[in-house]
Amino acid sequence: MNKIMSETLNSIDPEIYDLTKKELKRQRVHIELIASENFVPRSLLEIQGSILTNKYAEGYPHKKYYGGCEFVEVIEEIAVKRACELFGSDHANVQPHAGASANQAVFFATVNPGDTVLSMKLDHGGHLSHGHPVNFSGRFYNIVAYGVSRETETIDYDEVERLAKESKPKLIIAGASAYPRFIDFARFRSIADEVGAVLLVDMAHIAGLVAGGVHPNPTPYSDFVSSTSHKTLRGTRGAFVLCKKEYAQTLDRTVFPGMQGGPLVQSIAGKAVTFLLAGTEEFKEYSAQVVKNAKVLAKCLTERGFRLVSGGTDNHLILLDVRSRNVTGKEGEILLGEVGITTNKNMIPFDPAKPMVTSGVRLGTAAITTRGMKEPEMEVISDAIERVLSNPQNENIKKEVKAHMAALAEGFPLYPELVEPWVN
Ligand code: DSN
Repeated sequence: MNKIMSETLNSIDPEIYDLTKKELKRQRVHIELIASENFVPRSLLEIQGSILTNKYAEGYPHKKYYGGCEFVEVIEEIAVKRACELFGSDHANVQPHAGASANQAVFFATVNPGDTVLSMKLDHGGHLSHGHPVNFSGRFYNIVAYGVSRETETIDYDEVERLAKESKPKLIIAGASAYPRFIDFARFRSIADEVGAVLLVDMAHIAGLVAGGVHPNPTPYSDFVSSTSHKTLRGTRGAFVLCKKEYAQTLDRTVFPGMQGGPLVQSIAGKAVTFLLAGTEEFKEYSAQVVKNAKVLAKCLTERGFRLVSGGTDNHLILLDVRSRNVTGKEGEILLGEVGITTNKNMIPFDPAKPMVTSGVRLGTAAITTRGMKEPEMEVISDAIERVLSNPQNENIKKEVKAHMAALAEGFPLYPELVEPWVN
């Protein structure tokens, strides 16, 4: 074999190697509060970096378009079976590469261009792929959007029902990327039934909480459930779709050959292991702690004078209105980033600021819970957030908080056994 096949990344491409090493260091010393991020277990780093990346496996188990699929098709069957068992679904497709393509698959399986779809507004907590005008979903379909009530900042189900009766959507989407409260899946089911619509629940954010039994499971109420595998579910990066039996064939045909070619076999294997891990007692404890941590962080921030969208949280996510500190969401993200707390700016409902500015910062507790942090650390983190956002110009405070956050992170080592940014 020639040299290229056996040389290390470090000697082949020092530039990319160096940046990946820096990213490992960043992950180790920062307090990760991005609500959609997490840290995968070592076993998932192993599978993701495995030789499975070499294999083409277009098609489905026992109907593959390539030879040599005798092992990878069993991996896919196991992933499908585990997904169905974990969430109580009739069928699963584990091939979608990402959450947006999982949603796209459900659109293609259920509606035609021009059909009406009822979904949640992005700036009230929805997702780009649920119908935003710049996304395929908003460009090709007639989107009718619901939001949250101005008073409670929670979904106004009567409004959803009114809009559904008025617009007669073929597809209704529930699920969000910045909504801190439980969603009433039973109510969505009854609204969908009333108007004869198909119901898709996008559970990407909450999938780990659902698997861990600390969040209502949308599967019994939905025709389709889409999800990513890497948020609270703590798996390798990717996505999957669950559906009722009657949609199984259509969904599979839509994903392949409708939208995708070769699936990422290493990612499918990663999902199989992810589903296995998510069924363990240890995962149940983790998911319960994610919610406990979010509730404590919410309480501590409220006590420090912050306004939280909807007044609190039922899940892993908090939407912080930062206007009380006279900073924008954009400034908040930058200020917190400067002290080693990673977050993202986010629109709050009825936000007067532009999407690239915003009045909110979105926080999530999945990643810090994976590192082992508990209630006392939430108090410490809320203090840090308060000090930095209340003193945006004070460089001494920033320096102090940065050192404090790095020390906190060090107390909860991330991948301590890894020398390189992968398993070796
Ligand atoms: N998955 C989204 C998030 O919540 O961060 C981005 O698409």
